[in-house]
Amino acid sequence: MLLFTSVGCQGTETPAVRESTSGNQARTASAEKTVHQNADKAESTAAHDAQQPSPANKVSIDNFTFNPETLEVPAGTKVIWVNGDDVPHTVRSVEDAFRSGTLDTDDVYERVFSEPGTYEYYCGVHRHMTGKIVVK
Ligand SMILES: [Cu+2]
Repeated sequence: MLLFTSVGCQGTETPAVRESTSGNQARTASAEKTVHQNADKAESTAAHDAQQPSPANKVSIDNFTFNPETLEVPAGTKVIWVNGDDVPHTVRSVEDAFRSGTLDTDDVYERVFSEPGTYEYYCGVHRHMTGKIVVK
């Protein structure tokens, strides 16, 4: 009987009460819909705070150790690993969420952590090297 096919944001909805006996358009005044979502207003909060080499997002690899071993960061942080050793290391997620290539001396691996959680990782070359990123 009633088919509200497309109730869009057209704006020209005249709430006309039509009571025809054929009953094919019994649209009694329920057309008060002004749902404008304002979707074209792009949120511009916190888009550009990279480029700041703060030590709070850096893991140094020195003497076969990830330092700090546990790094806690807010979600959205780009974490940077820097290999300070003169032997190659890698950064591999235990759950395979991420994996660096081989990091030679002074090589950098970086990854943005946008999802909260705990990310354990290790060095694929030296399995005893472990670390953890805790994303809040
Ligand atoms: Cu290693």
